[in-house]
Amino acid sequence: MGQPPVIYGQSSRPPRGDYARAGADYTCTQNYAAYTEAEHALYQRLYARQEALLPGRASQQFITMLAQLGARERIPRFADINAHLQAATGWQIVGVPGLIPEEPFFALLAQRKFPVTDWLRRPEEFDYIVEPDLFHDLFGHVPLLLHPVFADYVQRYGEGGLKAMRLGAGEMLARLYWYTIEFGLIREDGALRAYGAGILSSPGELEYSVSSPAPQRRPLELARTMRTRYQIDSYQRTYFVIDSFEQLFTLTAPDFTPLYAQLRGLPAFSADATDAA
Ligand code: HBI
Ligand code: FE
Repeated sequence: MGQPPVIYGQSSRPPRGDYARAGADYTCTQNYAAYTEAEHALYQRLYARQEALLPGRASQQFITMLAQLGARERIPRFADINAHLQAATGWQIVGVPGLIPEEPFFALLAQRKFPVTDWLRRPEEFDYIVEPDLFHDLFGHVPLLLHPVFADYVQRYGEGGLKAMRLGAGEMLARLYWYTIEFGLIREDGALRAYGAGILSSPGELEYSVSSPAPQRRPLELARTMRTRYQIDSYQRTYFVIDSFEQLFTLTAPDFTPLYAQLRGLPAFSADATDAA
């Protein structure tokens, strides 16, 4: 199996990006001139392959918004994406050298700034990469930030994350992120579709997540989701399903403090636990 992703300062492996370029908030400026023609070509191939796999597997809302981004031929300038994004939902993307610690990550989301890794994978990583790279972040995460309700959910998630850190509930909130923003499924017109970035940017997991009989698919339910461990380097064993992005937003309206207190002493579920409770 692959190796766990490198989270800056939290892993034995050296961080993959050049964090010396990052500021105090871990953001860095996209050095657009540094991208080679080979990198633009690799990005275009990644995009074309993934785009062809979307129909019938990805959320139709995602497919519509991806097309609106218009970033399919070459690596886009973050400033160009931001002109569109800012006008649509007030979000912007900011460059980061890779995974950043949770606190600055949550702080950026709370300011409607989505961190996008500014380096692209190597050609030999065309089929699989452990860390999130520019393609994962841009193709997987950015299109749905054009969706007003989803965009509000992500900002509220960031605000909740900062509070969760203070309450020692960071791991529970990380699971919510994992099973919604990274690996969430949604039912659209009665059909199962992917909206999580980790699925949308993966050639194999797109089909697996909505068609394979192997994984469990459970309705998203805060207590269960926050107690379910996740796997970082293989297809998920459990997916959580929502009926709409409005449902996701409403679910996260209440203050989670009492929920954290209720869950704190309870054991976590393994990623493939089939317990009914
Ligand atoms: N950093 N750049 C980046 N992108 C992420 O998606 C990310 C991160 N740091 C932490 C993190 N995600 C997860 O642990 C969240 O649950 C906080
Ligand atoms: Fe991601």
